[in-house]
Amino acid sequence: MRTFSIVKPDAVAAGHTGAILQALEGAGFRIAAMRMVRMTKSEAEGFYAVHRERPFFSSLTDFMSSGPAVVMALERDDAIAELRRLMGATNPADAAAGTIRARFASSIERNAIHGSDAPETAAFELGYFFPGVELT
Ligand code: 3AN
Repeated sequence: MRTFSIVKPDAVAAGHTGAILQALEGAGFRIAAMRMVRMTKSEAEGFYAVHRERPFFSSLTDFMSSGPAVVMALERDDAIAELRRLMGATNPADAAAGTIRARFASSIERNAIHGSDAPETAAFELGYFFPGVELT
């Protein structure tokens, strides 16, 4: 089973991409597809469309379009739940020790990594960045 993940611009800028990929592979995820992207503001708005009514939407899409990010299709059993567990809580202050957000996130917004939260969002998000690609 597959999920979708992003190493967010804060983590790429801080030089944490390699450590995050190592944590993902070390936890049994296979990288099925991967690309570095610099999202436009409108691409970030489309990606986060489910959050458009939230007060942090404008700030979030500014941040996500502020620099390069790494988008990935990840594969393992129970991929969605296992990635959410490895990521830790949205707010790094609440993230369990050893999780990616506890290690690398600096705030609830600049929180290092994204992971799909359900099968429907994983399907949308994978298709948003890897349209028509036969993931190997
Ligand atoms: P998660 O990334 O853990 O699934 P969501 O889906 O609630 O969390 O939020 C999506 C993104 O929006 C988060 N990764 C974070 O960057 C940002 N975000 C969430 N809550 C807040 C908040 N209260 N203030 C600022 N940014 C937030």
